[in-house]
Amino acid sequence: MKDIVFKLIEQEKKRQCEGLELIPSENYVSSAVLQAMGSILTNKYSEGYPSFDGINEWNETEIAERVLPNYRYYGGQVNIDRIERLAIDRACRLFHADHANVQPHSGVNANEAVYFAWCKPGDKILAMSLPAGGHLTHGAPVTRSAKIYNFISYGVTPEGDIDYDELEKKALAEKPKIILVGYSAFMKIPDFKRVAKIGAKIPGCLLMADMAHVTGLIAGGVHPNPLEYGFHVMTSTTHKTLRGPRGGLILSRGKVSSPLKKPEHTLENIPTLIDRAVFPGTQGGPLEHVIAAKAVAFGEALQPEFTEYAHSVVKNAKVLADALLKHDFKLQGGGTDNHLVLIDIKSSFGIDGKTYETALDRVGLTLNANALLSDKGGAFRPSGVRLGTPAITTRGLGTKEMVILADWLHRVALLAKNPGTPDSDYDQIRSEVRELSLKFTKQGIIKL
Ligand code: DSN
Repeated sequence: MKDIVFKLIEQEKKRQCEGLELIPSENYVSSAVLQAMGSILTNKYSEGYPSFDGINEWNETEIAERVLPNYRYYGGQVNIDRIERLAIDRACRLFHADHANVQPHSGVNANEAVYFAWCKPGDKILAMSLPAGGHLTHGAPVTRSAKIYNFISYGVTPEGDIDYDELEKKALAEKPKIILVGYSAFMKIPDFKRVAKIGAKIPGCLLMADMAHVTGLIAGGVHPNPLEYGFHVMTSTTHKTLRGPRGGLILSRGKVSSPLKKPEHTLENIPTLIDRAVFPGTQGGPLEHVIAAKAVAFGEALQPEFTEYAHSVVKNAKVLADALLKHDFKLQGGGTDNHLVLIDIKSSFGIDGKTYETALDRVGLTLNANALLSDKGGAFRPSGVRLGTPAITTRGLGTKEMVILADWLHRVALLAKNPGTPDSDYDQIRSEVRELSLKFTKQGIIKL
């Protein structure tokens, strides 16, 4: 008898097909990515690393055919080494990095490994605060990182940009070991050059960018790459705009050498310090089925179609933001320069983010409630919602559909204002959403 889990997977597939995913950190992967992830590679243990000989030099056929020496603790690695090397090489090409560690299980693991590679307990890390749009791992007191390291935070200006003056003042006064630029709810393009100049004034300061949200935009050339503006390290997840499997990634600039020997603690050696911090520092066996899927996704992102995709993501987000403004939605930062839009739903329509999220769930539009700057509603009743265009752009929706979407978002906001709204009013919008969603199902990506 088939496990009941598969029935639930089918139900979830139906939900994904019949509605639209507006959560800016989600996407739909290709069938090739799914296939690699669901492969027999899950059977293999591969603690350690493949050889890094010929990094950025060998072509893919050479990598796929050579028997590579390795730094592993288990036998039977001939194919695994080649697959992981392909992932590493493709990631380096995609992001112009000297080195890539493709083993982090998640973005949190990637960030923690970098902190562990460069800092001692108690060292200072300067990062964007959570209420300003930073991520939990950037110093939120409830996290393990915040209990180990001493986080100092900078915020954003009323216009929604990084407060660079505050960042500079705090950096020069506190002399942190890491300056971190990264976020989960920020709609501007960071001035990496300006931050790199500040970092260069502090001896031994590592410049780190957590680009989890925008890596796909960087890969597609519509967002600057921090590694090209003096940053030493860039961390990411692989499943957001990058459209790969759920997982983490660390890219770095510097000298690549054997992870077996502990290198001197210098910025030049950061690639090796990171490798040692991932394994054995903070993780055990890598998930080689996920690493294979990362390799496939990086290969897809190297294709010209991915550049088109990244441009469409940003174009759709801008059109959506403009259409929302026309419906009197108030947007944090006034609009967007990337894939992400943050609505102040409380001051737009007098409802909180959770109420609006729940109302939108009823019509098949999925987004998440999100705290705004100085939000009084806390994490469970925040005043905002966050949405974005990566997943719907993968589905094939374009600017015409963004205008329709803004109209639905407006109609649902008006219904949600009135707790006595009959179900039938939501049903009408739900059937419109369903009808349009089913027009945008592509073989392999999402199909009932
Ligand atoms: N949870 C992710 C997001 O939704 O932005 C950040 O890791």
